[in-house]
Amino acid sequence: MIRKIIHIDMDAFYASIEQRDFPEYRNKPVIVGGNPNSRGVVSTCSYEARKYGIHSAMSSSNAYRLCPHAIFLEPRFSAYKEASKHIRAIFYDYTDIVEVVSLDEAYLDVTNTKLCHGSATLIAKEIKTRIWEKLKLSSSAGVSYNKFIAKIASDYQKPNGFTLVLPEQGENFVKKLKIRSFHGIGPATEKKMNYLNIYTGDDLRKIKYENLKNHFGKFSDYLYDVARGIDLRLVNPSRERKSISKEMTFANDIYKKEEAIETLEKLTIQVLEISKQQKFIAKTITLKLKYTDFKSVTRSQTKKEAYHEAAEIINILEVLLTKTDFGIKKVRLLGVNLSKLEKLNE
Ligand code: TTP
Ligand code: MG
Repeated sequence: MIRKIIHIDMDAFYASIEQRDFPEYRNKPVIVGGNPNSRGVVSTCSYEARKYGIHSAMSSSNAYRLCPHAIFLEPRFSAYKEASKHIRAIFYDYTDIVEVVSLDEAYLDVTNTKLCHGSATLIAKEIKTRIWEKLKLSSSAGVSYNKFIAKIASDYQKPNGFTLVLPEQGENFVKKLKIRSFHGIGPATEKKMNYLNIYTGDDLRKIKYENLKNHFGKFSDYLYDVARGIDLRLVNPSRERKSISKEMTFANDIYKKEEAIETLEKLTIQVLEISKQQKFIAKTITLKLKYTDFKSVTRSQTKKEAYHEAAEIINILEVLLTKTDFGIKKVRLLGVNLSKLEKLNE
């Protein structure tokens, strides 16, 4: 089966957040990291600073020599973590199979996502737009059939990039790549490869497996595969899904039982659809209600065996509804939440 993998990486992440929060730094060379008078290094820099040859991990004093008028800033990790949290929440709207690599980078497996007509391209573009709208930060996305190519693709047209590599284009795409852009090939390996006259993906692909094995040991299996556009590594989810929920806010506050039940039926079908798609069954059902005065309440029921019938869930929600002030107070929102999830064995 052909997989659909998205790799998202934020552009000049720390520096972009500084430029967003302090408009006076926009369109200027900004360097986040150690003080130029210290022995510190550059964490990252804005694209304006990159024009001077400044890059991550370079000593700050060297960066200062390259661009004395650059703005040097101490990192503000809490701001970066906060942004990262919101970005992640957007990812989880599309799939549970999210591998968070760092604050600014993640892989998503959207093979089974039905949203955006199941198009990984549309999903990636929508994610980029939502990150921009929510956080005013730009990101780059790579879409492909494996992690190796998706990662390189996200870097291909940075900043604000989008690159799609279809399965039939994979081999050719890798052929043309410089060896140093391969994930996992650091400066030491690059040097060794250059010594063997390997500069591009195509060069690497021409080396016989036995030969690779002699020079690169264990690493050669990976190299042999990726040089052919093959990478079977799975996107390894960084967390388990804890709950599935859907809610509805009414245009006009409701008070009739029939209206509430009708809505709860719709919401139940929606949460069950997600749980079925992602092969979960739930042990806890929670009803959420928001009254006209914006006060929220929840009522839950947990069972030993897991729930899976819509009718059963709706019955429980009906009982839970009687344990609220529904009927006495008008309601502006209803929600259904499934939790204590268990993976269904196939
Ligand atoms: P990167 O994604 O490597 O870099 P970036 O987001 O700043 O720029 P771009 O992706 O557009 O090339 O790293 C993400 C953040 O991690 C970066 O903003 C700062 C931090 N970082 C360090 O602190 N030290 C480092 O050596 C690197 C590479 C990154
Ligand atoms: Mg980045």
